[in-house]
Amino acid sequence: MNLETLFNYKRLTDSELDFFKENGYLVIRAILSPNGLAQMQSEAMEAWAKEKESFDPNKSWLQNSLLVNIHHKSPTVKAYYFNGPLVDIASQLIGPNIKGATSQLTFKMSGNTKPFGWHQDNGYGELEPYNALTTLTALDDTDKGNGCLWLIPGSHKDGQIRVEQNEEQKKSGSEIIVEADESLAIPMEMKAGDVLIFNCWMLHKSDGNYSADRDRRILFLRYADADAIEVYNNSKPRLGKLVKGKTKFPEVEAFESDL
Ligand SMILES: O=C(O)CCC(=O)C(=O)O
Repeated sequence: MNLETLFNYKRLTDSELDFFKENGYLVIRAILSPNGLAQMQSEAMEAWAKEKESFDPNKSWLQNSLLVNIHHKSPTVKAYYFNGPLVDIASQLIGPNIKGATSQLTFKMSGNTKPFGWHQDNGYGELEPYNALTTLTALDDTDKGNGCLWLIPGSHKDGQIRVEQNEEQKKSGSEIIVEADESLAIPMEMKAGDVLIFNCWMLHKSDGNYSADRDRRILFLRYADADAIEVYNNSKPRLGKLVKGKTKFPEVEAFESDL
């Protein structure tokens, strides 16, 4: 696989780094080449079609909209996750030692009208240090009409927001919705092949996809410091492939994630 023909490698400029620090997010246009986009769409759709059914309003977000560990099912996603341009970008934003923390498709097909309320990604599965990154690579053009992401620039500066959940809510994996000032929110409209990157404390949400025929498919990849631990899990290290640098945890060093 010739990765240079699939992905556009780049280094963040000083002004992009400053923008990220201040606003907590960044959009990079056309990180996938047309060829990389087509290949990823095709492999991701094949995996999706094997496991998923059409939208059912009585089912959960996980059932309707997520396909986890997509890098186990798509060689192009695996190459992008572990050896693509996001690895060096993550290292510019986090530091020299990086591991993959999560990979999934978040597909909101046309007619999937379930919204996802305001939250921080570090509200689900809190990682420490607090510099983990979410990257959302658009596999379709996305705008307000088909359920694009919304975020509140600068909201990462408020830090970790703790939401009380009772045992039953925790067990059922119910949504962790936080309060947000909607008037500060901006829509993240993207073209297929663009990537949105944000800090783990960024407040974001999305509305349902009410379009007649425009699917909204996104590849969700999270990166963390190679020594990041799971606060909610007795501070055990998050297991994920070491993609750059080193780690103090032998279990992370040894962790392999094969197709
Ligand atoms: O894909 C979406 O619409 C929302 C996804 C999201 O915010 C998340 O998974 O954290």
